[in-house]
Amino acid sequence: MEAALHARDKVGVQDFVLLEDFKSVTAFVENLKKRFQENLIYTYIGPVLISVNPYKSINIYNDSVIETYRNVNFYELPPHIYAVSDAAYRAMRREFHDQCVLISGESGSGKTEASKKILHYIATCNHQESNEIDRVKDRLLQSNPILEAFGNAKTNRNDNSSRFGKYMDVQFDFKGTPVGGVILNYLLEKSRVVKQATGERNFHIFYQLVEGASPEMRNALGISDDVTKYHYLNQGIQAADPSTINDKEDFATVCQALKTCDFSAEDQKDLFSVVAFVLLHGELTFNEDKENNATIALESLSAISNLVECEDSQLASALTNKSIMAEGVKVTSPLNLEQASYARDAFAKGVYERLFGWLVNKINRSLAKEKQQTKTRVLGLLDIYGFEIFDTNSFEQFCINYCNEKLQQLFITLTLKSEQDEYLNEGIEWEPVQYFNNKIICDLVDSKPTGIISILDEECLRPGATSDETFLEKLSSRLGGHPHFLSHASADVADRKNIKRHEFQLLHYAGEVTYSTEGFLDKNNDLLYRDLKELMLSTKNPITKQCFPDTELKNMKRPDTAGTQFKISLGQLMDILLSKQPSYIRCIKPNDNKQSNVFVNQIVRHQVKYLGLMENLRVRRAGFAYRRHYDNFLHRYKSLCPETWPFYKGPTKDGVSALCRHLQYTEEDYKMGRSKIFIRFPRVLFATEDALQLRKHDLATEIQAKFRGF
Ligand code: AD9
Ligand code: MG
Repeated sequence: MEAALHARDKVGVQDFVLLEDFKSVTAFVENLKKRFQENLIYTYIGPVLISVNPYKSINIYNDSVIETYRNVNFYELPPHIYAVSDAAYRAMRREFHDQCVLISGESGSGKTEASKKILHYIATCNHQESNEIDRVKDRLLQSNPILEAFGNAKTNRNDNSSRFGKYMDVQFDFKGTPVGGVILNYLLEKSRVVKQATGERNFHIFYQLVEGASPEMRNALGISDDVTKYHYLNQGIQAADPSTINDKEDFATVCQALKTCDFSAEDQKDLFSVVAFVLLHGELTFNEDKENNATIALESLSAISNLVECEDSQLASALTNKSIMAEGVKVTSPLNLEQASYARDAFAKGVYERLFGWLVNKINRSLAKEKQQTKTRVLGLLDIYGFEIFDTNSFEQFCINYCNEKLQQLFITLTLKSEQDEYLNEGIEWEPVQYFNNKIICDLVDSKPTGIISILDEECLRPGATSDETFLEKLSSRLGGHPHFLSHASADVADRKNIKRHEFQLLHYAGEVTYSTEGFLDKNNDLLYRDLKELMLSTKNPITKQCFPDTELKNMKRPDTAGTQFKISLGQLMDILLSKQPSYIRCIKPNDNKQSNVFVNQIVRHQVKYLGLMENLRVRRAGFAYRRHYDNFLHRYKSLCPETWPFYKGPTKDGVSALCRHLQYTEEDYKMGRSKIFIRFPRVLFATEDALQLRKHDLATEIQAKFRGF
């Protein structure tokens, strides 16, 4: 018994519900730290998995570990992401209920890695062997390197930061074999295509192409092999790339993955031509003529226009003019220097964003299940950008943090709701727990017509002189009194020094973030001049042609703003997630410097707080710390009671009752639900576990004694 207790002391508790001091953040962080130091990066709060990023490879993700976790009850093995994957997979098969795994945590905490581990686990779930199944699995796995190349980038927080949101449904046939998949993508941070902060990079694919393409390919695309030469690639990088990135090797991996996902040689050529087309726009500069109109500074545009096969003259004209339709008549006016540079960058961003959309569609076609089966079940994986606080936060961080706010809201609704449902279903009385509900912040951002997105849209659509400043004025006057909003104008004198005139601050569930309104209107408007759209429609490159359909030009209705589109697609995502049974993985990063073996209490403590883990634990502990299905409980502890050991034949519930009587549980210690036993205090379970260890020891000694007796 002492040995068992000692072990627990060293490695901490593997489920926080067993923590004696469950109200103390310090004890919580201490437990994570103890485990982290032993390379035990996973810990549970009941069914929720907490994962601390080790920033080093730990040998816990191989096939033999997968087999250890397969078909084993959740609590019987140490916490692991495979246990969560297996539990979700088995629940899907057993209860015919669609599942989703929601992974959250701040940038660099390990969400994308976690989602890959789950996908890997799922791909090993096999109930029939066939070439077709193998092909589906390959494509599911290989879609990752492609999307990461085009949608991830090095940021100051993470060398492989997801700059788009991703939801992936894996579809299974009735036997539980993966047969297809669908990917939904959310708001790519396209501003990165033309501008990167110090220390950061553009999307990986640009560097991969420049570094990794063969000389023939580079020649055909008209690009050099030197990334530092390109304006769109060299703004943020001061020195060599971090050692964690090998663009050349990664390019080979991406090309192989494209092949697996049905991209023909022709598709690849078209795809990389568009990437080069975007890249070369960064090299385009303008001169000014006598009338202050912009003219292209390059002698010839053919190197660029050839990539998508359009007319040089039309490209030049589209980059230096702007046309609008006024009462059915097209009116064209020249752009000045500043406007032309702006249009060029907007164009590069727009083409890249649409290229990304095309890529996702194309991958989805290759993941589509070949045989239309009537009934499939799905397991969804959500891996979205984490909460971000930078030195300067703009419209992109506003959207990303709003998204995290919505996910937190979902987490609150679902964990508390499911907890309540469980007590209700099992017929057990329960006292609800108070918790902070971040709905107030979601409403501040997205309610109509008083939320920030509505006010932003109003300013974008209002005729007359609107600007980022008028937007901020409106925000201050309408939201000045809101407890989660602050701006220079609405702040007390004492707070004013922390917020500049062009900024506003939101008190997010995860902490305060100050946003600069610079560029908000522009990014929300997200307009691309008609001339550039017409140009793209005329290209012979099938990708650019598809990305700019003529229906868009014919449609006179103004498209939704970027903010509203994002709000709508997040709303749809919430509906998808609400219709499924969720599992949660909450990722934590141990330090801000991507270092292994370094655990900074303060940094972890902050995340524990804002992820709502303490509340989660309190709710879990408020009623009953532990619960088990009768058969699982009996199976584990039956050796402790003469009535159930070595054989027991009656109903499992009666067996559990006998066991509890024998173990002298008091009335207060536990309750019997319809299908589960609920244990109120961790000490009761501890004592039972310790008794089991002793019993095993005794049994082993008995057996040895028997053998010696022979
Ligand atoms: V972001 O919001 O997309 O910026 P993520 O996705 O949360 O972020 P990511 O999964 O990309 O973070 O992890 C960051 C880095 O941490 C990885 O590139 C790995 O180097 C490292 N990492 C994360 N999880 C593990 C792990 N389980 N084992 C080893 C890990 N290293
Ligand atoms: Mg990520």
